[in-house]
Amino acid sequence: MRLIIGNKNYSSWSLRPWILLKHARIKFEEVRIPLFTNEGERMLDELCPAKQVPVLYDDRLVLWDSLAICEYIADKYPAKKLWPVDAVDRARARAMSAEMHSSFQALRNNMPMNCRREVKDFEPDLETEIDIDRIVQLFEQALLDSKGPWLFGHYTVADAMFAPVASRFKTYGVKAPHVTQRYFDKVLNDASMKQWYEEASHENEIIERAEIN
Ligand SMILES: N[C@@H](CCC(=O)N[C@@H](CS)C(=O)NCC(=O)O)C(=O)O
Repeated sequence: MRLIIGNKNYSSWSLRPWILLKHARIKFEEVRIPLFTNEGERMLDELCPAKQVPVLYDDRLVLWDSLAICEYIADKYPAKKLWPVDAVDRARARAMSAEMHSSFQALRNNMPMNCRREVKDFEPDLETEIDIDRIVQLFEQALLDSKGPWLFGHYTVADAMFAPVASRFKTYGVKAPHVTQRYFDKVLNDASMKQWYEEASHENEIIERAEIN
């Protein structure tokens, strides 16, 4: 299996399937594309059907979307239980993952993932506040129901889909209520996340549009 990803510092969509594979201890080869460079454009043309990352190659399958990749990994390795076992929890985890995939545009635009940065005195606008509040509401509900430590007890696709959110709250110094903050601390101190951060810290490309003030 080969996963094509973008810059670790910036590419939140790449982090999702990457961290799911790491958590599931599934071996894969990784190819990094430096986005918004000439070399990156050439690699996107060659490797990515939708000219975006992530893309998963597995035998004759070429899969070009982060959530579809996570779904495929969960299907291919049922013993890893990458969705909750309980049907009601599984439905909720799918709804949360789908909401992450399709919503939170203000948060994405105004709080782009940037693992290397700590932005001081960030003041979210109203739309971003609404996204932040909705995310906290989702986390508090899932964590109070499951009792943690992950959103649905054990690690699932939902945790992978929301991993970049923990990074964003940290970068922009957004405060979260206790239960959510404890979850973010777990996400950020997780060995796979630390590896991602470590590798991001060695990258030297700057993507201007992702550098807020
Ligand atoms: N819906 C896609 C979104 C992927 C996406 O937006 N990827 C960004 C990087 S995080 C990208 O490839 N940008 C490069 C470009 O648009 O040229 C997914 O979930 O996989």
